[in-house]
Amino acid sequence: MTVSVSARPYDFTFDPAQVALVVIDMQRDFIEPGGFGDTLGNDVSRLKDIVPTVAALIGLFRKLGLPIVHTREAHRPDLSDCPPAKRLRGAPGLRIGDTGAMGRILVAGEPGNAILPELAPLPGEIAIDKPGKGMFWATGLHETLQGMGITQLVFAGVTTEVCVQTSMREANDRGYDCLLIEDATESYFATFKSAAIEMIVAQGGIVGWATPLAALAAALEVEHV
Ligand code: TIU
Repeated sequence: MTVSVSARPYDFTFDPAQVALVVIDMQRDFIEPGGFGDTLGNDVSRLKDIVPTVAALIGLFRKLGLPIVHTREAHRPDLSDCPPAKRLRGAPGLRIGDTGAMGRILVAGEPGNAILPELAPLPGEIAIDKPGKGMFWATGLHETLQGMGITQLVFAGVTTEVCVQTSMREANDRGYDCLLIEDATESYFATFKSAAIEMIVAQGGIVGWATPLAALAAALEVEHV
């Protein structure tokens, strides 16, 4: 069985038996005040508007019994997986590992590092901590997906031009077809979101495809939640 979704730059065709949803870094550290995104000087309020759409997308995959991967950008408490180049970059209010309003910044297990409760992984879904921007660096995720026979990935999450785009590019180079759900991703910079999407779909889909959630739901012939 194949499903064809109206998308840019042309229809995205996938086999539901070989597809997984990837939700990138929908963590308090990026979406709530006092977390990593905030310490970098960003207006984090822009990101929360996509939460209902991401929840609907997750709900769609759950309803169809299709696999879901949730990622968290996270470092070990001893920061052994955080290169100094990352920790020392720029002049943030607090650095990775420092204690902020939601616990230690970008450290696994801290309250601020959790995925938003309304988007939390369910038992049986894959949840991974990733020390980099891309989801394959130092995670073993490629081997997990290969073991499941996954060849096509649907992407959502934050931020569009950093962890989402990096993960899509890593996935593209590993042979996955990648569809980005445009209204289920957001950036601290509106122009970066639109530019990232244009870069992804340009040149015949050099990185992948993009479409709104409604188009995916219509193709799957289910009610758009
Ligand atoms: N700063 C920024 O836009 N993003 C990140 O640091 N990580 C993710 O995108 N998750």
